[in-house]
Order: sequence, then structure tokens, then C-alpha cells
Amino acid sequence: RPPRTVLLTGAAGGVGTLMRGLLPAHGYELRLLDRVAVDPGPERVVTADLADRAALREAVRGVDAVIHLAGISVESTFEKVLRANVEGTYHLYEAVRAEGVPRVVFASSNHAVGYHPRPRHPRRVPAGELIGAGAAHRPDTFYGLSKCFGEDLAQLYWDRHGIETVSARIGSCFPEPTSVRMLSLWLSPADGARLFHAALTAPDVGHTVVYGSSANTRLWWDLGTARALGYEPQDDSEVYADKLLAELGPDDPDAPDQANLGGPFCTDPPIWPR
Ligand code: NAI
Ligand code: 15L
Repeated sequence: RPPRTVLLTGAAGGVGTLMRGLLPAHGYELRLLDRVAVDPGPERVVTADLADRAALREAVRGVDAVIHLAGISVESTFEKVLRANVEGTYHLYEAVRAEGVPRVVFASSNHAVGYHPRPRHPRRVPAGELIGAGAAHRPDTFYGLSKCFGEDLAQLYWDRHGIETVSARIGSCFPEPTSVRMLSLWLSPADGARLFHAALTAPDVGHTVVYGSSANTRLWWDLGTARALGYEPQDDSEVYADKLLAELGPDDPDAPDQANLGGPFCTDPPIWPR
């Protein structure tokens, strides 16, 4: 039967709040988990940290799938990333395994492959030059490294335990693109919900890696594996291009903070221990 009850972790965050609003129209009954309080609503809510194994077991009990968004979502100290994204994602998968949940959709990130040079075309990139889902991990931060770990953890739990995952390397999921780089990465909230719906319902995904973006004219990566799940993006960031380019000017593919997929994550002062 198609999945119906879905646990949304990280439900209080930006993407979680957007998906909480949009996924019920695709037929889902959501359960929400976050370590901070979520705005009250009709859903069952679990306020717990990913370190709380007992709470995770209870939260996933009886759901058809989990959309795993919870965690640190930008660069941070190694210790914080380790705790929330590495250990936290492991605890989530252990709960999923113990309770027999068949599928997870994992919010990976473009920063798992952030040090790949970006295509240099100023606008439409020829299909043959798009970055593929098989691109090697090239994390640009401890944060990106934790997403590489999450993808590998998902592969292990598929190979060892038969738990399916779609790892979605999300570009930038916000109501609107706000930088020239985001013209290439943008995942509109409505397309985000379409992508999660496809990832929840496609048959036999095993562990599949997809990029999460809208059908942007300036896309840098190949949406082929996402489309193969049934994802049909409807939006294109190009409608924002004139305004953003007039305000900000074109990006320079030779500038160190714009030369790679991960953009400024590749050059932001890292949070190394002293
Ligand atoms: P966010 O930072 O707004 O939300 C993350 C949520 O996770 C927060 O509500 C936070 O309280 C919760 N959380 C953090 N650590 C936790 C823990 N230990 N236990 C329980 N809850 C915890 O991030 P956003 O933008 O909503 O992103 C959601 C997910 O998607 C993240 O995993 C992020 O890495 C990923 N992603 C987001 C992108 C975007 O464009 N927004 C792009 C690529 C990936
Ligand atoms: C991410 O992985 C972050 O979670 C999000 O906040 C954005 O920074 C996004 O990548 C991006 O690259 O724009």
C-alpha cells in the first residue's frame, strides 16, 4: 500500500515547516519530531533530541516512512556536527531498523559534493556537462562530510538490512532564490514536496541518490535519477534571474567562493579547533 503516515524530523526548521504545510495535500498524515517546540497543530508531536533513542523508537513506531531533516544544517564545530548529524542519523536508522520502518528519505546536501568545480557556462549547461548523481563525495565542510556519512549509512542499512533510502542532495530549498548561485540550486517548496512524494512512493529504490532542485534553466546537476523516481519539477528559478542579476551582478566562476558547487561553503572561515 502507498505510504501514508510519515515522521518528519526537523519539523520546526525551514524545510520542515514548508513541508509540514505542503505534504498533507499529497495524502500524508504527518508525525513531527524536533528538539525544539513546533507550532501547535493537528499532528502528533515528539519533542526530543536525536540522541534520545527511546523517544526515537516511539516516534517511528507504526509509521510507513521517515523524512529525516533534523540536524545541523550549516557548518559548525566538528563536535556538534558529530553529535547531531553523525550519531543522530545513526540513532534514527537504528530506531527505523528496530521498528521495521521500510523507507527513509534522507536530506543530504549539495555540500557532500561541494568541492566539485561548477560548470562554467553562464546560463544553460549542456546535458553532457551536468554533474551526475554518481559524482564522488567531495565534502566542503564538516557539515558536508556528515552528509557523506549519512549517504553511506543509508547504503549500509540497505545492503545489510533491506531498509530503503532516497538520499536527496538538496540544493537550496527556500521560498525564493536570493543569490545568483541559487538560480542554479533552487528547489521551490512545491517542487520539494513533489520530490519527497516521489521518493516516498517510487517502487524499489534500494538506496538511490538524487539531486533536489527545480527545473532551473541554470541547473548544474542532472535530475535524471530524481525524474526516474517520478519527480516532475514544475518550477524554474529563471523568473527571478533578471532581478537578482540586476541587483547582484553575475557570479565569477574564477572567484574562489564561486568556483565550486558548494560556493561560499568552500571558503568560509572553517571552524577548526584552536
Ligand atoms: P534548519 O536548521 O532550519 O532545521 C533543522 C531542524 O533540525 C531544526 O528545527 C533543529 O531544531 C532540528 N535539529 C537539529 N539538531 C537536532 C537534534 N539533535 N535533534 C532533534 N532535532 C534537531 O534546516 P533546514 O534548512 O530546514 O534543513 C533541513 C535539512 O535539510 C537539514 O538536514 C539540512 O542539512 C538539509 N538541507 C537543507 C537545505 C536547504 O536549502 N534548506 C539544502 C541542503 C540540505
Ligand atoms: C545547505 O545544505 C544548507 O542546509 C542551506 O541552509 C543552504 O545553505 C544550502 O545548503 C545552499 O547551499 O544554499
